[in-house]
Amino acid sequence: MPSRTVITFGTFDVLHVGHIRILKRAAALGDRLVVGVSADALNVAKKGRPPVFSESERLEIVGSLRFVDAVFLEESLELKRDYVLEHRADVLVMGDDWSGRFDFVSDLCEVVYFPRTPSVSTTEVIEHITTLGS
Ligand code: C2G
Repeated sequence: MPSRTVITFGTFDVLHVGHIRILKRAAALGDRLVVGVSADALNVAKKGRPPVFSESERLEIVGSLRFVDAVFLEESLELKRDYVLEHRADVLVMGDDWSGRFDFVSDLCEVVYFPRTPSVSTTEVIEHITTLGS
């Protein structure tokens, strides 16, 4: 049987259990999990602030997980089709906060949205830590 490659994307800043769960679920859909980690510049453009951890740190952290086979830098939200082709992905996985947003690659690969893990986000972790310091 040919191996099945799964691709997913994200910032994965201040890694938390919501990130771990979606990466594990994504990995379980195939034989190989490739993760596009969003560039610092993309975050500044998208969210108006840089991530807490730099892109090289986030690449190293996500790439160290045992269920992640390869990581690369996601430099643009518009390049999904190129990334899917480049990494020969059979399945693209995202959390359902992105529901429907990646359907435009469904002629190239299967597109799956998993429910987000409730009650945890990088923003909430940062806010929590901030209140501890005040
Ligand atoms: N996620 C989740 N549950 C949470 C938080 C995040 O399942 N409680 C999922 C998101 O749905 C996403 C992945 O974890 O699939 C990464 O989330 P973020 O780091 O917030 O990534 P984001 O900034 O949404 O970047 O091209 C897409 C972007 O790079 C996605």
